[in-house]
Amino acid sequence: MKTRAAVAVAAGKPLEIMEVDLDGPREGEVLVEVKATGICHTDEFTLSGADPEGLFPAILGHEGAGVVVDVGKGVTSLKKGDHVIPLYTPECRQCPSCLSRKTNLCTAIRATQGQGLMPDGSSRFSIGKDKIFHYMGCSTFSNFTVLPEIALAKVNPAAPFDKICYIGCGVTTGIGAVINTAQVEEGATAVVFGLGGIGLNVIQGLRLAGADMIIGVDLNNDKKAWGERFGMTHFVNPKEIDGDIVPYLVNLTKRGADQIGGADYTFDCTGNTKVMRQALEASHRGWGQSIVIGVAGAGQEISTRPFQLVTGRVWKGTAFGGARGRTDVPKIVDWYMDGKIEIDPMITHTLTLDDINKGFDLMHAGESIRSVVVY
Ligand code: NAD
Ligand code: AHE
Ligand code: ZN
Repeated sequence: MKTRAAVAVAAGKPLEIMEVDLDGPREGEVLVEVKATGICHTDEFTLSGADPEGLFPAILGHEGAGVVVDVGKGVTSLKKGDHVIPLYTPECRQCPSCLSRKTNLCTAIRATQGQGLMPDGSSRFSIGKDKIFHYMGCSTFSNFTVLPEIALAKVNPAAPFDKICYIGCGVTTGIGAVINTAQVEEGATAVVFGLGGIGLNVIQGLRLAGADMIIGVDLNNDKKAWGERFGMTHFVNPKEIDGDIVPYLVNLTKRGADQIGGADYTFDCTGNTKVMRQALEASHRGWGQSIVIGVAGAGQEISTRPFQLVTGRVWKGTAFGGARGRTDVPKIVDWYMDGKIEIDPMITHTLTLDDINKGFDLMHAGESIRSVVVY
């Protein structure tokens, strides 16, 4: 069949809207009509050329929602008409990682996914004889796409596609980082670095977990009102304080008799390795946990004095907020439908596929929280 898609033809070039060929679903695969897709900073990261796994030409996009149109042989858990959210972190429930119960990082198809291919080692997308790569196993910047059955969460059919697509990455990553990865407790203190599409969801997760002090850090003063909207109690712009941000935050979080300071939990939502260090060092001596969410480019490394870890701070990372997609994503959709979490205000821009490059421009200008393309 033919489908319209935004194709990443080369690193650093705008996406090109064109008609591409899409082969039908093979064994264990599902054809999905994508109804809406968010634009995440990670799409920008890969398009920029900074992603060591970046392949071109590819169809990017990993934050979608849509409807099952057809299923391949052997598919049992989904049928035509089901509403689904694609999962860049699948959940096979059979691989050693899934069975370990220690991680959400299913390994069933990770190798081929990283090569831009379906699990059988081929691509369903092409233009004539030329192959186009899949992206993160999702390729939601195409109106129709094919995914493995294990990479689709079946969700409430009453939920609006143009909002729940955000659960396909940003919402789940931010809230999951708080609930699954950090396991923040009531009354905790927290610092969130970077108040974009992920950081605001971390803030929303911290409010849900009952954190007392929620400090947001961003270079953009417009983010103060955004953070407050979702539960932030203090805002810091590193450019507007005297001296280093770490002692500033340690001082701000001083509580109790010992007056040591440092937050119980800190979160990097910037992808900047210097910020990751600041986040670790602004966590509390003895028990502070710093969660790395941001994705950094090829060749970049994090560093700190080992003393920071010797004295009890813990550096942790999280992908997709530690969520097991087929199990957890339908629950998060229900939380949204029940009013337990907010999504609508964070979707600041709705675009057509033809205008998808504007979504990247808005992100670069710091003017959007989430842009969503509606097909
Ligand atoms: P975004 O562009 O919407 O937001 C980034 C925010 O960080 C902006 O508000 C920006 O002003 C702020 N910022 C930039 N540099 C800063 C600095 N030095 N100090 C303080 N604030 C700074 O991006 P997003 O969609 O929220 O994504 C954030 C990061 O999370 C990206 O690196 C993205 O690739 C990554 N991400 C990771 C996962 C995961 O599973 N680990 C999932 C989604 C996104
Ligand atoms: N390809 C990059 C890694 C990018 C990365 O870490 N991706 C996150 C999701 S970001 C979503 O917006 C992730 O899921 N990581 C786990 C995994 O298996 O990729 C690189 O550096 O190579
Ligand atoms: Zn993402």
